[in-house]
Amino acid sequence: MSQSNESAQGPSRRRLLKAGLAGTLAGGLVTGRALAAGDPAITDIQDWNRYSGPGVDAQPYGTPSPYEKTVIRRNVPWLTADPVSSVNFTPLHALDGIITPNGLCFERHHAGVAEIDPAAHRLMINGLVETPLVFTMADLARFPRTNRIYFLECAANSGMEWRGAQLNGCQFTHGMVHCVMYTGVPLRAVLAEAGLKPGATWLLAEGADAAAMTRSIPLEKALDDCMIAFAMNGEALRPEQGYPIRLVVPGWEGNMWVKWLRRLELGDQPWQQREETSKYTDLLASGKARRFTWAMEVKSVITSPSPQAPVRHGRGRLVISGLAWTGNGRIAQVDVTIDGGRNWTAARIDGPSLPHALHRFYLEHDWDGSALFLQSRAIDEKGYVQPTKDALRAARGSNSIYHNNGIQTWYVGTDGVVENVEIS
Ligand SMILES: Nc1nc2c(c(=O)[nH]1)N[C@H]1C(S)=C(S)[C@@H](COP(=O)(O)O)O[C@H]1N2
Ligand SMILES: [Mo]
Repeated sequence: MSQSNESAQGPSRRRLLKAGLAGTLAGGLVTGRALAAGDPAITDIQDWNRYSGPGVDAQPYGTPSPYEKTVIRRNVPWLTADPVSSVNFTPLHALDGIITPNGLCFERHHAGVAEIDPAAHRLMINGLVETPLVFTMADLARFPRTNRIYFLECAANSGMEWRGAQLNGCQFTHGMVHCVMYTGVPLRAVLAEAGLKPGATWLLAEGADAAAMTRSIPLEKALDDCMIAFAMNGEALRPEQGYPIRLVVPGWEGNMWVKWLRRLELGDQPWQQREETSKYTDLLASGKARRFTWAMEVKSVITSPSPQAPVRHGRGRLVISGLAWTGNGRIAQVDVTIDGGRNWTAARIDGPSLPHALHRFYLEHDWDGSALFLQSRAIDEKGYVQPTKDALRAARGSNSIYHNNGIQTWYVGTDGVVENVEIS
């Protein structure tokens, strides 16, 4: 890895780190400081040490510490006409690991959140089936259950960034993604109960929201790994995420994951006029459109440092961290550059590496305090390499909105302030 300004300050420790300790934490030497006289955090008795705190009846459903009150979903009011048919964004810059807490999962609705009484909700299966069926939520819970961790990414994630750097924070550039553990039943088991008629090749999934949003899904995918989920991260789905049931379509664009699922119709072709498919195509420079681009392609972003998570501690050990994901299986490798792509270093993927799930990566870097052009580049197990934004625009022109999986650049100034930029 190249480092400019190497000789300015403290070169001996950096050499030591490079020689033997690079990539591993060197304990207190790196980030601790010598015991200082007069530090009130040590010498003073704090209130929380003096008085008993709230009892076990204070919060029947727990919430985060008040000191974490800025870790919230945010929307961009000018992006859409009203918040009912809109989107908010996961605060990726403030999270770690691979699981998104339920209350922080981004929301995308076409007609707001349906507030459904599960006792009055049904799932109907009709069309090219032997026996049309209706299930209550209790019926569904009697199928064999399965638990799977998957990311969901809206095809419009990073859509505002096609033409150039726009929004100052990974929450806004990349926050239309979340990753939770779903509990539910395999879609194939529920379809088998109804019995598929010969000729059934497509499935229409319909939601019970005021938009009655529908999507066509090829039967092959439906029978492969789709789920009807009723829980996320161990508790019932949140209303925002489709309570009481939603479709899970692993690795494929979020629009297909129909929430508040109420009907599955089997047919022999996609239902193009009635559904959203046409909105999620990619318009090419030639005027032609890419369609049926369902799997979300290999992508990554550095979540810290990033514009909303600047470097506050000055030079020295800097933990660079981010997320990588692919709709084509697992992530095999993530490379990080600090010099805008001249030199790349393999980051450390830590935590579970699961197909169609977020992967967490870290690179422990010894920052010399000079300006950085930070980027991450993911490679998936099929060998797909995350493209540069220039390469994407060369292939698809600049009229596209959806499916932007280009490499993101953050500029880290000498003051630690981080900005969304593009370099070529
Ligand atoms: N019924 C219904 N399902 C829906 C939508 C909707 O508006 N209505 N939005 C879709 C879109 S475009 C996306 S990206 C995902 C978002 O899922 P989330 O709100 O759980 O993040 O849900 C999909 N499923
Ligand atoms: Mo979406």
